[in-house]
Amino acid sequence: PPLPTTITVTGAGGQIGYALLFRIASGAMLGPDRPVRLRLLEIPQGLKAAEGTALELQDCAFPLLQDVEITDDPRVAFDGANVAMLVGARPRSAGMERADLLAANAGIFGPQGAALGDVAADDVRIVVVGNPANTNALIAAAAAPGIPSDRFGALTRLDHDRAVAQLAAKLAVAPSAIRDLTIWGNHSATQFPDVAHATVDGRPALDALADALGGAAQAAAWLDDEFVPRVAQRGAEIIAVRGSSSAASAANAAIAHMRDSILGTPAGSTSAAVVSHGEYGVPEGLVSSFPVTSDGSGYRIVEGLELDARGRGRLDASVAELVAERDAVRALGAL
Ligand code: NAX
Repeated sequence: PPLPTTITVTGAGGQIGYALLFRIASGAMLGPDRPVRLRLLEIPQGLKAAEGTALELQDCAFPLLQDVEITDDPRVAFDGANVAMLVGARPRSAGMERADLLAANAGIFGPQGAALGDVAADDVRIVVVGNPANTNALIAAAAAPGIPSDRFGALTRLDHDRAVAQLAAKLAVAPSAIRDLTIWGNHSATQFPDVAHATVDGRPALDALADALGGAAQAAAWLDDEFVPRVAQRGAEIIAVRGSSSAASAANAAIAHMRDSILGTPAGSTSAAVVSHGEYGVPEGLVSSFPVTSDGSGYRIVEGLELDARGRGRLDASVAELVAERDAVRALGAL
């Protein structure tokens, strides 16, 4: 039988953790043949909730789940980790300035990155879900110089899947008909969901939209006035309707991010925030969302796509925000 994969989930007692762990244990992430060992990291006040989740995991009697360990020590949690899903983060509280938020999260992701570098398995892959996800990933990667930086990513797959779903609904097609859509930039309201290279049943999405909406101008107006803001503000829409932030959809996206990195992208590209080497003019070292593919060895940025002036402007604006976050973290001495 294949060796078990050790998967560490931080913030395991929270709502995304609750939606994530059962699906991992059921085989939804790594397939029906790969046994898994779960390591749950929490802060002391979250340990009870994580323990409760672990009791329920036991009650599922999942055939693939070998064991579950719960701890508040990152060095125990990441020991031998092949996959690390960094969900726990410090949320913004009322009156908190951005610098305070970045500092609080640097205090989490710096030590977690260092622990990963010290004790994780040689093949570890890391996805940061906790916000501000891109900059938290940057901080963790910087604290783990022994881990190749391309093993670190931040989650923009939820934004990607939201964009696919909105486009599919507008065109009255199945989400699976849509390929090669891209989220560029930061996982924030400045993100750029881009359909310029997307296809619908093999045909350019822009042509399909123009046909459906009565012309190219109508298609462009829908993209600018409805699609982009709806996708970028979807998190706030979920909070307004559900009364709490996205959980199951975020967990689903985190599973898809890791599954596609490890098992490969089945159909065209997807979106993930990864470390830039200067692609598309994004400054080297920033963790930005790009179009990516994987052959199973990790995400690689798809190069050579054209961005028109409008797209370029949107990407530049989101990258400027990433630069500002990085500079603020540097000013705090956390990078
Ligand atoms: P919850 O508040 O329900 O759970 C977070 C858990 O993390 C808590 O149990 C807390 O005790 C724990 N925690 C805090 N600091 C920790 C630390 N240093 N080590 C280990 N655990 C720690 O939040 P939830 O709804 O699960 O969201 C988790 C994070 O995901 C938030 O930062 C949220 O903003 C972010 N999201 C990111 C998304 C993305 O697409 N990248 C979308 C969904 C979500 O908004």
